[in-house]
Amino acid sequence: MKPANYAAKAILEKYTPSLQGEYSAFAPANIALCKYWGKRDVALNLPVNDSLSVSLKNKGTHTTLKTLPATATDSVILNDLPITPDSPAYQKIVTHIDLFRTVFGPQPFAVKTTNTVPTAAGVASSASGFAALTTALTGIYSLPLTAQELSVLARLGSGSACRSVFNGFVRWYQGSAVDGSDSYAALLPQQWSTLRIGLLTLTHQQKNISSREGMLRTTETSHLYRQWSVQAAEDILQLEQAISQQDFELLGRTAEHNAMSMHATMLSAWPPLCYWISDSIAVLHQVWSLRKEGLDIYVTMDAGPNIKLLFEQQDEKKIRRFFPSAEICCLF
Ligand code: 2P0
Repeated sequence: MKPANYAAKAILEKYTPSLQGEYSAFAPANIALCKYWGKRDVALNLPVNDSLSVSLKNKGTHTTLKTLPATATDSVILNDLPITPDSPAYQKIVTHIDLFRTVFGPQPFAVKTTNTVPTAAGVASSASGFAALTTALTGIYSLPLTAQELSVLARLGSGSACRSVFNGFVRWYQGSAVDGSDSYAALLPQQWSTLRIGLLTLTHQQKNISSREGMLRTTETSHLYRQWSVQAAEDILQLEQAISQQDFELLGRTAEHNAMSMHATMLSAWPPLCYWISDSIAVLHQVWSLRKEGLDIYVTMDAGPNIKLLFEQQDEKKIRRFFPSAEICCLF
């Protein structure tokens, strides 16, 4: 049995399932303010550092599961298109469902999953996708899982999915157990109604190096990476303070510094890893110059060239003027 199946079994075998005919679930996408970058265990998606995110409320993934007769094979419809068993997306979804079937026995499913998250804007749909799939599986088997158990199971599909089982500010505790049982996300109690994220799509091109591969290359070859977990630990504390005091300057500064530092570890990998395009750099300079002129705006970036603007409601009009193509998200 694979390590992920062992980890899932430890949770699922505590429960007696009662299979429903159909179940639908939604999970939001999330944007990390302190990033998950680097795994200490690749098979279990166990991170090197804690991370902290904010969810995109109603932007994410809707997933519906239906039971099929015992002789059927799994079917998957992704964004209204059927996908075939030889596609990587089909295999990842089926592998995740198998975590449950290893414990509860064979049962084919029809999966329909639709993203409302703007994937072209570089917002990871795997986080909301695996969080929605895990929630739907938990629902169709009628399992009264704790939020912590749900988060652990979602993490086995995609690391950042463990943060997408909640809406709001979320902290993923890296944990130290070898089986990953203490590596889960939890909701922070604070809300921040005036906080906004602007999604700025600079290119629709798919990245050719996955986060998984990028993390591996960085942890194996970057000397700067040794410093990463030290900074991430400090940034988490700063972000928690910023959130509890609603100190936007501290939140923005810490999130931007964290994102730039993550990209610095990538640049110092070998071969160098650079997700940015020239437009990304142009927007960074524009943001820095607007900030110098007094506008409270910060950025964060993930494993891609697109930019997420951080600002508050009071500056929304100005942001719309300077960045007319930005898709503005209310978070609370
Ligand atoms: C994050 N990223 O914290 C960071 C910042 C990308 C850059 O989580 O291999 O898709 O499935 O565990 O979760 C993207 O990584 O990677 C990610 P896997 P995942 O949002």
